[in-house]
Amino acid sequence: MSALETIRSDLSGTTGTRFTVVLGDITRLSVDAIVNAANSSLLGGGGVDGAIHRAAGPDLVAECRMLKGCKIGQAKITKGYRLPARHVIHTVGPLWNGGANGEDELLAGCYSNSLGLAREHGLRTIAFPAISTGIYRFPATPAAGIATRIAVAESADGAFGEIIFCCFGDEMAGLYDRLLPEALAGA
Ligand code: AR6
Repeated sequence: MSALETIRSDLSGTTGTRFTVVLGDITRLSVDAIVNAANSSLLGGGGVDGAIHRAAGPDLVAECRMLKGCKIGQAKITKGYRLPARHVIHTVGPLWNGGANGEDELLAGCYSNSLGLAREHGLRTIAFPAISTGIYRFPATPAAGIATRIAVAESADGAFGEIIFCCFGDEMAGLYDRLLPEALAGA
């Protein structure tokens, strides 16, 4: 991690998983996998997706093309290419449409399926952006609540060494700083 990425919270779960809130750019993190907030084509876009593809280089989209897309709430894995992260787990968040269209369950699926894939591949350090909270307009507070609760629940088997919530702004980092201890207390 460079000086540009600041660690905000650093807490441990009951099974020894470290949970950290980091303020900065996810493309700079040296972890086993970063998670991409992609769209169902998996062929790139704006926001964090655009940043990840730019930093990884053109081999990433070439591998993504072979995956034939991804459904909302599901996840697929590729190599990290020029990124410091070894892998990218691509997941597709729901577009916020009022909240009564299964958005919570679909977002929860993004976190549980991404971590399920990481577990299957033996990946122990995973960094997430705040999926769906940008272009897809999912409200930040419930989104961060889902992210932290699912990550804590999925780490109960001790499969993960560290789960990072990488926040792009101070406000989002503050939200995770507040919600992460609550999720750990509820575990
Ligand atoms: N590092 C960490 N977080 C980031 C970065 C970064 N480099 N850049 C943005 N964020 P968004 P979505 C934060 O819009 O809402 C794409 O076009 C950002 O501040 O990237 O899931 C896809 O192709 C926000 O908190 O993703 C889809 O079409 C969070 O990442 C669509 O956007 C997610 O914002 C997906 O929309």
